[in-house]
Amino acid sequence: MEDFAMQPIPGRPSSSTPTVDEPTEPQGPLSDKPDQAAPDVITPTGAPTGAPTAANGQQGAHLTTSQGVRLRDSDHSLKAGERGPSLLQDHHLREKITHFDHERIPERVVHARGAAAHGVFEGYGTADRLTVAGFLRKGRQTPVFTRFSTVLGSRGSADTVRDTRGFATKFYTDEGTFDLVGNNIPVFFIQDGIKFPDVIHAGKPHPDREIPQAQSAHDTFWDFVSLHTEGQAHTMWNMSDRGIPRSLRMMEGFGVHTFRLINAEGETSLVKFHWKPKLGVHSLTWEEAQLISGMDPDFHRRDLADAIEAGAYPQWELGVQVFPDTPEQTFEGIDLLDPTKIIPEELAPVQPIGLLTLDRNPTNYFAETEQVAFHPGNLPPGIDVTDDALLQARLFSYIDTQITRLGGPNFGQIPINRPHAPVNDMLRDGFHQDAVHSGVAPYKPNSLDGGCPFFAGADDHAFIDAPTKIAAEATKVRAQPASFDDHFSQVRLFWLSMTPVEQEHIIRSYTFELGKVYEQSIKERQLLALANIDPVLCSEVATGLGLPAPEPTETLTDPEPSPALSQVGKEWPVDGRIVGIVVDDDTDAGELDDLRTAIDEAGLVPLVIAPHGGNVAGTPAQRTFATSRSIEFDALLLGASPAPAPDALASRDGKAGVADRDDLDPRVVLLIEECFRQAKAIGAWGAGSDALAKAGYQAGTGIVTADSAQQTVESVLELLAAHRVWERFATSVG
Ligand code: HDD
Repeated sequence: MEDFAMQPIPGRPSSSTPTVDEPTEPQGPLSDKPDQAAPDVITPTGAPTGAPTAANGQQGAHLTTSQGVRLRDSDHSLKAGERGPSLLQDHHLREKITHFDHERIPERVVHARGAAAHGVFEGYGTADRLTVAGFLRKGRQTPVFTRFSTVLGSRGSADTVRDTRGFATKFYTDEGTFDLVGNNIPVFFIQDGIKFPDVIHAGKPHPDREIPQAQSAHDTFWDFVSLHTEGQAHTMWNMSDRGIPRSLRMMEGFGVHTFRLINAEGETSLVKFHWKPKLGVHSLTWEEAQLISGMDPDFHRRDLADAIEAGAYPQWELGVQVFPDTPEQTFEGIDLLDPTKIIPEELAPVQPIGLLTLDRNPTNYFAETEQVAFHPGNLPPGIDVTDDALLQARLFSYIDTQITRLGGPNFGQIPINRPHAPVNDMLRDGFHQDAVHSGVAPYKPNSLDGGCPFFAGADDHAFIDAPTKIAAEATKVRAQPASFDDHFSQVRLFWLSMTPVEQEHIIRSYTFELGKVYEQSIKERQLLALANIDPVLCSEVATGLGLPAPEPTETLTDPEPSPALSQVGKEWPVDGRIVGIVVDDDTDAGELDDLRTAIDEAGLVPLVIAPHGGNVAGTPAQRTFATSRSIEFDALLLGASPAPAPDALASRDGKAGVADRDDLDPRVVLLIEECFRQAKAIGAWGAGSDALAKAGYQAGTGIVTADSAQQTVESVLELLAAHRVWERFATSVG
């Protein structure tokens, strides 16, 4: 088609022609993004449909209607005269407004708030003896899309609330899609999916005022978990530092349920899936999490996207704990069908079977992150479900919810949901049918479409249901095994596996959350649950609440702690960590440049914080004292001792003088204080050492001073490997 030039409209007086800016010269269409090249729409016979296969949102350089008609104006509605009413015939106006009116779809009923990335999964080949799943073969690369989420909050809620995180991965394998729809916590609130609506109703905001948003610190949540004590295990994980991850890149993931693998000989084994982050498992402090909710509610989402954009691709190893598929389906006495229980890694080590790398941000949030639809029943040949009653209910729920959320049964045809394996199903029609199916016989057997499609056997990669035995004399009952009644021994195991500093955080979380509960009886009932977990935990929380600590009603067990559950006392790669550097115009430019280079070369991100924007000490300031807060970085380096701005405080009347502090910009004092309180490593050189002294701090645990910036950064990097200066936290236990 030829380009049109802007022409005067014939017969129209120029005075009534709306003033429209001349269009800019067409620059050519936007280049295709790799993720817009969705797999082909496949017909039942496998023949091409003739329909465009790419899912490009934009083609060509000109603005068009949805029908491809080019437009010359999108800013003025068609009116009867310049001051007249708008005309019903303005198709473009109606199309634009109508589409806008329908831009939103219902958010997910749970896990509404999420962030996602594309990537690749590479099999190690170590699972070959366990499963025929082809994507686990050595060196086999499979495209993936991973969506992380919080559970309770709405789509616009803050990232760093105390909550479980979803960790859902779609593997586009050539044998069909595999969705591993897990969480960052290996146990679940309930043992049977029939209670899922109940636990979610209890966790969501109260129905009368719709508060609090994205919080478990309220009456209905604690009412539920204190009455359904099977929820105590998951709740303890939530109250631990796992409930407030430092980054989505620094979380473990778990398939939670036990799954069944089938190998080429038809032998089965039971497994639990684990994702192990290369960067280790790290958390925020509760004060940081709360500050971030106000200062940067998109903290986790931004961190993930920034890291990928910077080339610091997050990686996780997929691993399995493997158990024999015995009729009892237990391991070391632990029921493998009870999703509120773990098998400690010390009893069954996690064996790595592949590597996930997230290396590409989505192009369009709605098209990809919002419209992606996972389903725990999307399984390739070689992986099957077990009879876990929680999983069984999920197998129903996930398709069902998409029908409302994505507007019909054809959501599998949305580009992000399309399998990369050829699709040749007998599903037809329905809302938003995008495929142009040919043939006349979508049924089997048929004699009209040449019998097509055909069934496959195991040799052609068909999914074969594992022929598992069901108890021969099973009676129809609404009941569960007696082992499911043990609600406390594993919670105690988790508690005993924590270091004192982690236990202290848990005590404070319970005290905070229960402190927000109004009903006395709920607090008392939850204290009773804590008494059945541990007397110290119970009495510390009771003291915080000003209530008596009850006596346990269960006999306390004596489980062997599982050190693998603790996040403290290990060393991890520091890649992608952020180092704040306070400088001013007096900081030595050469030294600052060397420092930034050293940080960058170590794989970390320097963040220069200065009194003003623009260039400072030869470097562009990335933050000013007005825009920076400690939550943004993992360690602080001080290379300056800036005086307060002249107008920082017009009058100091009423303020008890802390003479030296008053000589330092109060925002720098706040940065130092917060970093100290959050047990972050702090380093200072040159004038920065004066700043430290003025703020009232000296070299000591986790605080280093040195003559040169280079020496300072080396010490701080060493400290960062432990994530925090743990010794700095006070503990009342242990
Ligand atoms: Fe679920 C979404 C994880 C139990 C019903 N779930 C959802 C997501 C994750 C999980 C990560 C978000 C997926 C995404 O990013 O789109 N859910 C879990 C885990 C569970 C679990 C690890 C227990 C081990 N879920 C569970 C039960 C039910 C559901 C027992 C219902 C009986 N879950 C849903 C849902 C959602 C969902 C209502 C909401 C949006 C969606 O499915 O696509 O169907």
